[in-house]
Formats: sequence, structure tokens, C-alpha cells
Amino acid sequence: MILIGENLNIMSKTLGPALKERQSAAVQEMAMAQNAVDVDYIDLNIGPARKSGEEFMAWTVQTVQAVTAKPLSLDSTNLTAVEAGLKVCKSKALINSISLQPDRIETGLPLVNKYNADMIGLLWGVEGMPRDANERCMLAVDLVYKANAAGITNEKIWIDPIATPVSGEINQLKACFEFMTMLSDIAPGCKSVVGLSNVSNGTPVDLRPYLNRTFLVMLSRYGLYSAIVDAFDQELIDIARGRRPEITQLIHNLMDGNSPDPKSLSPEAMKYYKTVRVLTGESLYSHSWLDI
Ligand code: THG
Repeated sequence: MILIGENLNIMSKTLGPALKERQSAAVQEMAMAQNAVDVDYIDLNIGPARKSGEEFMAWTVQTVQAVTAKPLSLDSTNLTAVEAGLKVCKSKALINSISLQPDRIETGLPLVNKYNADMIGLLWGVEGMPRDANERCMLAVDLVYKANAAGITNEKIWIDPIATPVSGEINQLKACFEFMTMLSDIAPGCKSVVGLSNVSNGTPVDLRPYLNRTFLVMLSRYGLYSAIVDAFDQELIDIARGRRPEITQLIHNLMDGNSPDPKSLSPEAMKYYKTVRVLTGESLYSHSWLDI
């Protein structure tokens, strides 16, 4: 599993202001902290960056590259800003992301070739968010067709089916799982990526890791190639690296319908048990899902 650290982010309460004010020390401290943990890429999320996006992304890339050699994922909807980052990026970059709106795809695809980058193909269409697994498939086929026509091979495309919060429409998460089971048939050779923390957006902060970790194991069972993660959730990284086989096995058993007797589970295992049930839609989500 390829892990992409999400923490260098304009939405962060601490890093957001540091990025906006171009405070290189604070930004480099965060980059070094992610350099020290076992993530493969560092995501540089500067948001929509409508104003001075080019200077902003180029500055961020250069500031981060001064302290880490990890490959970077350039995260902005402003593709002009992304290109300014690609120009100064020393290692092979991941463009995060190119979605299916005509202007985005027309501007984005040539960048993949010009800078020999990989791309995240975000399944967001002209009508916005896909409603189910079928719409995700149609968007993926459309995206891969257009990318191939532009000369981009499938192994450079990381498809993102878009994960949504568990506190919202649960059918969206089911659609995300269902899409993952079909991806290798509809887009052979394409990779996949999910922003894991989306699933726990709006849930109690101290409980978010249970949702993120469980979601990771479930998606990886369906072949997920890569995840955008909280780089400082060491337990999540341990799970992703295969160092917590008992948690992984429990989640797999539950997905297969081989439910252990809940009375036999430790309090910690019980948390994963309840979380799987919420993510599959067997239990309804509430903020106290681990207590009931
Ligand atoms: N797909 C792709 N890219 C993405 C996403 C995706 N990029 C952005 C996002 N989703 C993934 N990154 C984050 C980064 C931070 C958080 C969630 C997802 C997050 N941050 C805390 C919050 O908002 O509460 C803030 C923490 C802080 O203040 O430091 O949850 O799906 N391709």
C-alpha cells in the first residue's frame, strides 16, 4: 500500500496560517515530521489557491524539498498552480487531482505528459459527485478513455472514487466499495487512491482513527493501491504495513460474514467490530457508535 501523508494542508488550524503567511520554518517542520514517518509521498494541499496560486505552489514545493526527498503529491484544483509546482519539483510528482470537468481535464492531461507525472483521476463529473457505483464506473471509463487518447498509459492513472463522511449518506460508502470491486475489470492496470480521513470528517476527533483504520483495511481487501492518510496515526501505518494482523483478520472475517462472538472480543477489538458494522451499513452511524 502506498501511503500519502495528508497533514501539510491549508485546512489545518496550525499549518493553514503558516502556509498562507509563507512561514517556511513551520512548513518545513511539518515536512520533516512526515519525512520521519513511514509514508511514501507527502501531499501538498494548498486548496483552491485562486490568488497567486503559482507562486504559492512553487514556494511550497521548494520549501518542502529543501528538507525531504520524499516524492510529492501536488494538491490543488488550480492546475496553473499545480503546473508551477511541477516545474520546480525534483522527483516524479503525483498530480492531485484531475477531474472530469472539461476545462480541468483539458488543462490537466497535457501536464501529465509534459512533466512525466502520475495523476489522480478524481471521479467528479460535470454534474458533480457520482451518485452510485455505476456512475463512478461511467466516469472512470470516460476518464481513462480521454487519458489514453492523450497518450497516458493506465499505470500512470490513480483513480479516486471519492470517499464521503460516514455521518452522511451510507449508500455512498457502499458505492465506493462496490466500485473498488469493479475497477480492475473496467480499467485494467489503473491504480486507485482514497482520501481516508474524509470518512471520519465531522465525527468525534478522538474516535476518527477507528473509522480511518477500519476503512483502510476494508478498501485494501478490495484491492486499494494507495491511501491519503494522517501520517501521525502510527497504528494506521502499522495496520497498512501488515504489522497488526489480528485487526486485519478480524475485519476480513466480518466482511466475509464470519462474525466472531462479540463476547469473545477484547474491548479494543470490539471497537473495530462496531466500526465495520457502521461502515457496511449494518449499524446506523451516531457519534456514540462505539458505546452502543
Ligand atoms: N482525494 C484526493 N485528495 C484529497 C482528498 C481526497 N485531498 C484532501 C483530502 N481529501 C485528504 N486530505 C485531508 C487532510 C486533512 C483532513 C482530511 C483530509 C482533516 N483535517 C483536520 C480537520 O479538517 O478536522 C484538520 C486537522 C488540523 O487542524 O490539523 O480532517 O479524498 N485525491
